[in-house]
Amino acid sequence: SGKKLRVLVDMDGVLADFEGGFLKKYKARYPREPFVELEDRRGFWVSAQYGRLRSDLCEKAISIWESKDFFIDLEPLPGGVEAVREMAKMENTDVFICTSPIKHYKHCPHEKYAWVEKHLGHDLLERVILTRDKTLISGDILIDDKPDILGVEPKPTWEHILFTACHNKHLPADPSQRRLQSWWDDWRSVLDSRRK
Ligand code: UMP
Repeated sequence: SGKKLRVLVDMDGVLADFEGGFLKKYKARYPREPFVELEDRRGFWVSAQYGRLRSDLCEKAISIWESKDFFIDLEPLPGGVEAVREMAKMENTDVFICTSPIKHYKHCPHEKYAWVEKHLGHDLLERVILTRDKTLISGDILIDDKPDILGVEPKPTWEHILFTACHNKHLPADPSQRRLQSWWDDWRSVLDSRRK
């Protein structure tokens, strides 16, 4: 009963394997350069950690996701596509894909739409939100692997559910921030807990 639950689902690190896709293409393009194993990733910004490894590696990292076919080639993360398809079928739920494009706009926005069409189907294109500021988007839940989601709106309507990723799994437990460990975790109960 009541209003439909509005769920915002992030793309990179939640539906699409940004970290795995990055490391694979970085190693292929820069086979002699040092890299960070996924187990050793710390902090949301890949470029910052590569820059700490050696200052010139920051721009080498950025060159990977600015390249054509980076975003369209990302593999789906296990269970994510199935979860979104199931949410989309729930009559008491409105699901949206809410993702921040990089500012190098030549390929990324196009490929994000193409990825949704390829893996989730043409109908889900209706539910794509590209924004650099997720605090402006109203919803009940935002499932996102970025620990700090900030923007111009100080009081976003959504509850941020932190989706576990290689870069955030070592963060100290924060009782005020609920998590989904993966798509095998109980996302249905998280949704139900926010229903009115
Ligand atoms: N991104 C960077 N630098 C990094 C890591 C990621 O620019 O070091 C990009 C990739 C995504 C965006 O397009 O940031 C993150 O988007 P969200 O997952 O927050 O939607």
